[in-house]
Amino acid sequence: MLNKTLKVEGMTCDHCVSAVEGSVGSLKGVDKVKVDLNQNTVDVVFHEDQVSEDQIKEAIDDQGYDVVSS
Ligand code: 9UX
Repeated sequence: MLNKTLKVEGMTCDHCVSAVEGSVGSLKGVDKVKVDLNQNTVDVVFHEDQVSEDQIKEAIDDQGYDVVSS
């Protein structure tokens, strides 16, 4: 089990929150996902043997947002 906080740009409204939390949350292996609009972060708890950090970043990217680093 891993807890990562990703910096993500472009999330500005509640629909953005729903899009990111919905897509990441639907990935197999993701236990918890929480967007913080003020910090521009996405906090994710996941099982690294079931889903990779890259897959999570890709899901965010697919929704149209930019994962900044790490
Ligand atoms: Mo509303 Mo969030 O257009 O991109 S969904 S700002």
